[in-house]
Amino acid sequence: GLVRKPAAFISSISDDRGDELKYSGMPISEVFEKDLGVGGVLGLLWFRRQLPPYVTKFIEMILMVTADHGPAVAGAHNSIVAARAGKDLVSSLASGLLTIGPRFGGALDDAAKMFTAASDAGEDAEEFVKSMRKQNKLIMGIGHRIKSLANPDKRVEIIKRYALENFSDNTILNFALAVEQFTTKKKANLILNVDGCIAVCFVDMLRSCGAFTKQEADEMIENGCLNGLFVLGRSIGFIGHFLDQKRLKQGLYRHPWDDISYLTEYER
Ligand code: Q5B
Repeated sequence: GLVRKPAAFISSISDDRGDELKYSGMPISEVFEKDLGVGGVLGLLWFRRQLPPYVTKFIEMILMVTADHGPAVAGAHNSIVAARAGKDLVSSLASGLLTIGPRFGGALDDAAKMFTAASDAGEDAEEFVKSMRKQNKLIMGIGHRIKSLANPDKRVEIIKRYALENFSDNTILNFALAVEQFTTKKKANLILNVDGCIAVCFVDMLRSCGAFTKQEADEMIENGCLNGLFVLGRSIGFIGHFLDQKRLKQGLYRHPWDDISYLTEYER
């Protein structure tokens, strides 16, 4: 009889074998007929389902607010330096992406986990802040270098307002906002930042939109989809910075000596 060779790997999100490319079983022509947009495509390829329009709009809003935050942030700086060293687009993009981590842009997954675990456990916001301080741990999604109570982050306002107006449940966002009340008492820049706000609103959305079970929602957070949103959004900006430097014909960057503290004396 016919002997089947075992498959070398399994894939469940897209299929290019037939007449038409399919995303999670949906032909690409239908993706356009239904006008699913980038948010809808992300829903099919990341979450393997068609998401309601208010959710795909939210995903697109996240990509829009994370697209760039100026040339001074760690990742854009790296992309610019790489572009000016003559590197190609992919290398300059990768150089920027490699700075995304717990301090810059990569705090979403851990923010979602920390706030969700504490809220699910019924912890009081003040107790949560005290217990994190006692453990000498930073609260992911809290704090910003330049944004503060006196200089609020418009991106956070936009995401927060959309979540409050469109999601049927805001439990984790409300818990994070209660935490912010205590952290900002210590320092005015210890606000719920853009990473943290997107993270907690996304958990509320996953749990309340009806498209996922709680277990599926938890698994998606565990798998790192939230940092993926920042990486995807900010790639738009990093590529923009690469193209900008090329357009402006900027030469090799060298950091000025007078902006470096040289601690080169050895102890005698
Ligand atoms: N303290 C963001 O730090 C930053 C605390 C805290 C409790 C906290 C810091 C932090 C968690 C990670 C996070 C995402 C490094 C940030 C982003 C995207 C971006 C970026 C852009 C864009 C800022 C001073 C005092 C110390 C600390 C205490 C600080 N953070 N306590 N929980 N989370 N946050 N990252 O200002 O007693 O004096 O020793 O790691 O969420 O990346 O635009 O730039 O779009 O590109 O340098 O928006 O908050 O403050 O580290 O000197 O701390 O505050 O323990 O206390 P700073 P530090 P003490 S959004």
